[in-house]
Amino acid sequence: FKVTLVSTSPIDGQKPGTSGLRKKVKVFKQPNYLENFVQATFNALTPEKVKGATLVVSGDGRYYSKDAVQIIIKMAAANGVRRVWVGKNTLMSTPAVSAVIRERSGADGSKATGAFILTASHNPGGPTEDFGIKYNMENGGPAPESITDKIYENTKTIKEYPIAEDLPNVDISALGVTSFEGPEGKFDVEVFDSADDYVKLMKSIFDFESIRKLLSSPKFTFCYDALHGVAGAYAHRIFVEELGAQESALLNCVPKEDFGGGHPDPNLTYAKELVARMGLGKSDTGGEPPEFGAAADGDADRNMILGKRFFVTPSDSVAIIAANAIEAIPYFSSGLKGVARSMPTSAALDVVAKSLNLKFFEVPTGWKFFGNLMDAGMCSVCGEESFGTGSDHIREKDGIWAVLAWMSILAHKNKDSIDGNTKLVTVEDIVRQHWATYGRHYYTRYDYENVDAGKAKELMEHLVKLQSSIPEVNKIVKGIRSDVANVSSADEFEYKDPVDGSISKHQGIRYLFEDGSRLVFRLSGTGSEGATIRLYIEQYEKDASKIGRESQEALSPLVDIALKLSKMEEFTGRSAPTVIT
Ligand code: VG1
Ligand code: CO
Repeated sequence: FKVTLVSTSPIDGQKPGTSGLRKKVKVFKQPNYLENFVQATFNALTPEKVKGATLVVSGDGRYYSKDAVQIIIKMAAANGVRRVWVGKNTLMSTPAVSAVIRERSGADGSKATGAFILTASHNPGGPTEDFGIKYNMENGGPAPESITDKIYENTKTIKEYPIAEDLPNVDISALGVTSFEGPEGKFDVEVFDSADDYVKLMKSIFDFESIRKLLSSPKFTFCYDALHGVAGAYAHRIFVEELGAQESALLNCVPKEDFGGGHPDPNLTYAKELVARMGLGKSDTGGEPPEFGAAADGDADRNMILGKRFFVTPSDSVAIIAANAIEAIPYFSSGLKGVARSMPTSAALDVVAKSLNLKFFEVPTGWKFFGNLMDAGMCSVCGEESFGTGSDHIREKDGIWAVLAWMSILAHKNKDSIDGNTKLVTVEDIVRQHWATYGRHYYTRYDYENVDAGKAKELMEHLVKLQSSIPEVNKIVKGIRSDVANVSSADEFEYKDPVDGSISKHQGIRYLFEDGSRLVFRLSGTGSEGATIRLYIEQYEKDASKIGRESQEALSPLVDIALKLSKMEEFTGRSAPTVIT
């Protein structure tokens, strides 16, 4: 192939958010839009690192991925990349990409040094919906802010990019290696099935035999909903072939470019079918719900964990996994190096860390901050309130890992009873037992999606301004409800990375109450249109007689305060959130 230099000019708005660049497909289809961002990334990585490199290019298979893969292959070739690894039909979950970077060796011993992940994660897909791209580094984790800032700067000055225009499209539906000859030598594209690498990794972490035994028991029933995301490409292999689950346990496990028209976000609002099957929806499907249910998002890094007629909040989930990991999961049997959560995630994990005497870290939202801690050997298990849970086996959150972690805990708690006549220890039993031991963190998140960006900014500025006088805040708070604790402090969360000393500012507005309750306000960094305001509300209850309440009811005084303090309706014109989780 030949290399052509194409002249281009900067395009506005290519700043990567919490997890890469996410925009409507029609924005990505504009001339040079994708090309500019890809070249800005190559330039940020520096030509020396790009030349001769092995890169992974794949994603959740959403609409436009097939075109994007071919463009990136041609640009990689022209930039002197030595080989590109592509998942069959562009499919590779975000955690599998991370695993492939860290674990896979090519036939000649080559290792990948990074990846373009093509996904907009939990955002809908299709011609009128979202596409996205992000770059992951050699450790398998998302590029740190120092790199994403550089990428953004490069998009503002880009003038040209090289591309191998005459390189024929590679058939990404067929496994195997295609080799080309360019001005600088050989260039290979290898198409493979990443499920092999991923399954191997999962088997090295969990005791598949004990999970298989759990799944074979008539007492234990299971349902997994991939919401037509890329998790479907792994679910059959792992749950059915390896672990012996019934075919009928899999819902929406065929990956689709538009996620079947749905919103591939595993929560109580969008995972409707699973929610109904688990006996949690308004329209119960009838019949006895399964004992355990789980769902994934588009790129399979998120998870929702459900018991029969029971929802596990993600903040509780990570705390429960941490509390049981050493006993229930072979990978952790020699102990946990530490645990971490994102700032808005509830303090349930903090209580476990304290009680088990574990190192603990609170980082800004987004997985990139966990990676440094893990690389430094300071963190084993971490999670976010946004249905993300994971460990240092890779550098991304991992939806299927979380399901296997819960299955391991269930298998462990039931190891003596699974064959006999004793009652199954259920998901709900495990959670209630956890609350009884550690106390309960009532938790909810209100999302106001696609509000006017200017108004959202004003609301945030209003909240920051209020923080200058705590007595004034307390006067307002007491005027709304007299039955809540005093606000003891308020700030904007700032994080200093304990490993590299880098500082991240403006990571969310916090109001902290004397009894441990918290209100947090943030603007989303993953949307593609307008602004999304996230409001996180949390209250800690140690009194065992008060841990069984409905969470929306328990939190209603704090919700009231949050809405009035922020003047939510006044700024946004919304009387109710778009989604409550
Ligand atoms: C959201 C979540 C955050 C998560 C991020 C990426 O970000 O709140 O916790 O890490 O999505 O997840 P934001 O900025 O919109 O609040 V995923 O599965 O979209 O890669
Ligand atoms: Co995701």
